[in-house]
Amino acid sequence: MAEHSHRFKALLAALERGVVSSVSDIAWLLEQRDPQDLARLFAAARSVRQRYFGSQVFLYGFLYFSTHCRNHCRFCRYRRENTALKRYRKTREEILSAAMEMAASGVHLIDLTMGEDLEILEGTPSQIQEWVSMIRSVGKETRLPVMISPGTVSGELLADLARAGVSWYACYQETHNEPLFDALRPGQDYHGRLAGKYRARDLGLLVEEGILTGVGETAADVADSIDFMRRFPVDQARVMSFVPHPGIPLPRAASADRDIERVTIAVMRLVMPDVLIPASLDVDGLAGLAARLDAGANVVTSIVPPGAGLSGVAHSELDIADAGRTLAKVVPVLEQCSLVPASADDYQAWVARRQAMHPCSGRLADPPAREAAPCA
Ligand code: SAM
Ligand code: MD0
Ligand code: SF4
Repeated sequence: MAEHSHRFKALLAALERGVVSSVSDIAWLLEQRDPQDLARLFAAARSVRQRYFGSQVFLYGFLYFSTHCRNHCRFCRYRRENTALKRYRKTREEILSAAMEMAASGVHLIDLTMGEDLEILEGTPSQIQEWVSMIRSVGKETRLPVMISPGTVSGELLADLARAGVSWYACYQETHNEPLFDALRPGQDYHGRLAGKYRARDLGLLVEEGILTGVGETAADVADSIDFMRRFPVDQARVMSFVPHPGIPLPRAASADRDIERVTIAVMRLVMPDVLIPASLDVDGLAGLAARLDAGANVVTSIVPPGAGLSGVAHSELDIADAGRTLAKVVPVLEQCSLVPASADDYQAWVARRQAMHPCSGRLADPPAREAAPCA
């Protein structure tokens, strides 16, 4: 017992000093559940967050503009087989109007997300250019950084998006255990999905990576994912608990308890102190926000305006219609956690600093020749 406690405290102290831990130490930390240890872990994560970000939190508007998808992901209700779902594809005008509404409400970024919609991805060159131009307009008109979450797309399309001024590419591997990936995302290419992230970074985009918990992963798998994220290094690191839905094949796992997500947030904060870590409203809604912030998250994602006919992904309706995913509801929760919303300028300065940090970014005029080339 004393030995256990000694190891726990020593590991936390080393992480707080910035000492790099081994993957097996990370896995061990992820397995701890003693309430006193968890309280210490979350306090350490908050203190590291304070050192790197002060009390400021960034706020992301979420705009899921097409829910059509060619894929069969076993955890996602937007999988192609789910015919029980009413799908939508928003027009340029609808997208711009929802983006402007969110910008006016005070979000710091617009996350443009879609299923892998073949009408968009396999459109004619001029249709694709129209779509890229819509994305450019969202950035220009809102004057906010734009994140694009389109799934796995071609290197050419990523380059077009980078030229259109997009700042971020979000694409979640879910796990870095390849057989588990194959089970979760059947028919998709593990290495192709990874390659897009290297390509995006080489184009000067910031990259968000993400993992899912409650999908059959082990603590060692999560530790491997965290190790991948720190070595990449990603700019934003996400973990979300799997949210089951009727009509999707993946059953609710015994391990979908939220401690795993919170402990993963805290360990990610300690291992990658300077990256952005989301507290998503898309898993447990507003009621789950404080617990994620208390674990060391510093971005609130999945802010969705009511009345625009927009959905979430994991928990597609929770808190949207009753305006629970708006700044009016989120900011008081920040205050309860002794946090404040950052200014738009502070967020843009962070993005610019982070882009400047990547040694191989800004190669827009000269994209790398090899599709999967990591930064040389
Ligand atoms: N279609 C694109 C893709 O898959 O990359 C963009 C959509 S992205 C926002 C979808 C992400 O939401 C997935 O990568 C997964 O991490 C998460 N997700 C989907 N269904 C979920 C569920 N039922 N529970 C928790 N997270 C889920
Ligand atoms: C969120 N539901 O922000 C969204 C989504 C996609 N980039 C993000 C998972 O939590
Ligand atoms: Fe499609 Fe993305 Fe859902 Fe997979 S996670 S089914 S790619 S929307």
